Amino acid sequence: MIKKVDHIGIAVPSLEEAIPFYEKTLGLKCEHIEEVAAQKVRTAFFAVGEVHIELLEPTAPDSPVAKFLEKNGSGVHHVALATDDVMAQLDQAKEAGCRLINETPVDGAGGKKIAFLHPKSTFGVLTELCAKK
Ligand code: CMX
Repeated sequence: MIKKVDHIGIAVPSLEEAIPFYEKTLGLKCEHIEEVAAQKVRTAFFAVGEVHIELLEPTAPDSPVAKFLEKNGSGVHHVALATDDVMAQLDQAKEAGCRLINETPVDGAGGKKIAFLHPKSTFGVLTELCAKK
């Protein structure tokens, strides 16, 4: 079952350039910075109530975030929904005819298991399902 919006992913060319906006202009605090090698990104997390903002900086030219930035520039990249069971959620989405990017969960930031649904099946919003391990 989906429980809440976990985080909103925002693509930026550089964490160092973007973090001051969230810290100085908005007064939020950067909780941690983490590289997710499997996704070819460096991430920075800010708590906003129960939801987090995740800034995403590409670490390689073939990172999905590098491709997104090339096409769109900075902006909202994905919405992540928290669930107890990513695999069960993927099975439900597949059964309903949704196109999956990940057939099984993979490792994401914060030690979470994550999987993505294709934006062509989700009315244009890249959708992440995530759960604590
Ligand atoms: N949101 C909405 N639409 C998106 C999108 C995004 N983030 N990224 C791509 N698209 C759209 C493209 O604009 C394109 O639309 P059109 O055909 O209308 O032009 C369509 O999806 C397909 O794009 P594509 O160029 O053929 O495919 P890409 O090679 O760019 O791959 C995607 C797109 C979503 C499959 C790929 O980025 C992916 O696998 N993403 C999942 C992994 C990921 O994003 N990791 C980074 C974050 C990790 C983390 O949070 O830890």
